[in-house]
Amino acid sequence: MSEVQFSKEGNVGIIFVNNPPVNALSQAVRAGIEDGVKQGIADKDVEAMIILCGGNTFIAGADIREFGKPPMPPNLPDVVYAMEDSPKPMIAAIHGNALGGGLEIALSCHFRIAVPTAKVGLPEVKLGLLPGAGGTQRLPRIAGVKVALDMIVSGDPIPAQKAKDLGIIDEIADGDLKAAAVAFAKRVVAEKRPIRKVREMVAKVDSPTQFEDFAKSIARKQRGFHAPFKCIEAIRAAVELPFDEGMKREREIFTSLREGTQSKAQRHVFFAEREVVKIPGLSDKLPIRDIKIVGILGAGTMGGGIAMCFANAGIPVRLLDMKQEFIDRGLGVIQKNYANTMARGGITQADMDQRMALIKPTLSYDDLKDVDLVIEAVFEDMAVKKEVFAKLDAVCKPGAILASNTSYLNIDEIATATKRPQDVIGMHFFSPANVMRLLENVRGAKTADDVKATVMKVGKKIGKVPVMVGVCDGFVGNRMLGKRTRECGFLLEEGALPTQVDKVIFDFGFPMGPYAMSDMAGLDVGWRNRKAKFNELTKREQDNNILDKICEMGRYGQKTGSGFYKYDEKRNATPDPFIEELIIKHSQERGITRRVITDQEILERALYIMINEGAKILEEGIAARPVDIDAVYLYGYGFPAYHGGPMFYADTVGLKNIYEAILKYRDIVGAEYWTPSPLLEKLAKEGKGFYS
Ligand code: 3H9
Repeated sequence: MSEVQFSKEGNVGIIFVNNPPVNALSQAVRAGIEDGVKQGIADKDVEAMIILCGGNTFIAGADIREFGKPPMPPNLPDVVYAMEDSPKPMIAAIHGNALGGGLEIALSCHFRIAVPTAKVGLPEVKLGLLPGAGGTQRLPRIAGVKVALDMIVSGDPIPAQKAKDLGIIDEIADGDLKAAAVAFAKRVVAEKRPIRKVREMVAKVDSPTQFEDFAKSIARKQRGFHAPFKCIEAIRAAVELPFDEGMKREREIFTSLREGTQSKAQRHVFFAEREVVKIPGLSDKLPIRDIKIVGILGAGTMGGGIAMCFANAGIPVRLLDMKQEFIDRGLGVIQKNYANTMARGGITQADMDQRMALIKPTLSYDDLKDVDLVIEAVFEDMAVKKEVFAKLDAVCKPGAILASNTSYLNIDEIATATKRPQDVIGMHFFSPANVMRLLENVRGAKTADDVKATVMKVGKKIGKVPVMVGVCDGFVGNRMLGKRTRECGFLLEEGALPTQVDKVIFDFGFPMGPYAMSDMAGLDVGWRNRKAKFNELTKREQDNNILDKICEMGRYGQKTGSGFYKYDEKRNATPDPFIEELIIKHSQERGITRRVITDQEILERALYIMINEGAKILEEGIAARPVDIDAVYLYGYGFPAYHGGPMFYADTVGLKNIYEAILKYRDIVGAEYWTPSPLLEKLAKEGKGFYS
């Protein structure tokens, strides 16, 4: 069956698009729609046409997989021109999502009707693009400049009723969409309603500085991204240029963004999010375990955040802690978090009440006997974890999944505390757990396949990006980060200062540099880990004791008012000359002659050391694919989406260049720290990348 079919119901032509899963505008769909319009125009019995889609949704946009391939005619702007120029009324019948090119198709129709649950939006900005088939020219004309700026620059869709209030949709359909759309078309014909072309409307600014003001308002949030600012430029063209010229301007910007590295990276991110959920070698059809009730151990910051994730998805939670006061404090924090979300308009009082009611506190392990999944978020200590797992093994029903939220401990060893290692797995949430999207699921050697599949599905259900990784110290994320932390420590000794290192990492696009981040997380956390592993460290690592010196003074970061930086009562950071002197003195004591370190060297050493570790992680099979590592960094560590994740970024730099830099740093820092991973070396020598 072809993707687009033309049929008739009385005097109404129906262009029916059926291109699962999301009716994306592939070449065949574009050509089919164009043919359908021609057919309807040529058919003397047809007096109006509707465009309707099969499956779950209206057209969700251009086929993103076609970007990067040679363009194939007809192009979308030509198709939408053909629709708008039809002498017979065109009506878009929308269900599901009309997104991107889908909404552009709808806006080129003369009328739009939608079911109440439909959503419309122009999400191209999230792919590092702008709407390239008239969206930036038509939306400000039909809905005003402010709405266009908000919708196009955020990329967020709006519900049908709101779209109707804004004039984007003409009618909300009651009952069957096809019947309602055909009836609407017949009414348009019967009433001889004039054809209404959006292109003929006028877009006006609300104030002379509207575009500049808007650009300023998003500067912080959209730092580093090109597309949002290009969207503003294109919308401005809708106000300042005649329609056809505005279309040309939009097309030019669209093409240059599409070919740029940022959009390639952001398209990679789009597919990465969907790809990582699929575990290589495991069938999609593998039956999974039913998760109806979840137990959570530990009502602290982590456990409370995890409880919120499940309650938000409507899944009942039993929240267990040792003492009533811990429970009371934990529930208080959860309540406060929900109240904050409510104050910002994110949820209603009813939502909050419902979610709080789903979280049942308990002091007794007995209350966990009927849970389907239990996640422990107790103290990071192997002995404590084993004790907890032995108790869970005794109380939980057969088939319950026993998960640990550990961020570095060995899942296989934890599993030995139970008689059911096949049911044991890691579910590593990131703090704050109710906000951060990454869920690093850690498979043990004996974890059953259906347990792996279940935690991936559950992760998706609670809105996370679940990534499956294997057991090693720190798993994927913290293992790679550990290398960056060590390298930055060396850089401080050799001549850099925390402010310079932080600025380089911030300017690359991370939300903050390593020292600002450590101060925020609490320096005592890293210090404790360092002390625990001190005997495993190299001599240079042991001697690099700047962190020890800072912590010994009781400077634990933001919470104590000072760490690598000084903080005022609002937690604003300022560089601390005392710490800078401490670092300089440290270099002297260690006999290291400080030198000027360039920003480029900092960037390379901070990132390439992680990329090299990422390659080792792939070799060892800890991560199955480079995309898994990218997702960990994008969703757990704030890696800028416009660089696509560390492994994608490595390909944009070129593995040959990275390999050569690694050899250079091997000479400066030592082979102990800088030896290229055999995989990276092999790919570099073959002229390949991680993805090519
Ligand atoms: C555009 O329109 C440019 C124009 O302005 C100008 C052109 C000149 N293409 O998300 P799901 C796949 S740019 C190709 O899991 P859901 C997706 O990879 C486009 N494939 O489903 C997945 O594949 P798989 C602007 C696409 O129900 C499968 O479909 N539009 C596309 O959770 C199911 O997806 C957008 O950015 C696509 N456009 O959510 C909308 N979309 O099964 C992007 C999806 O192999 N799409 N796939 O993993 C979405 O936001 C969501 O997919 C949607 C459905 C909300 C529609």
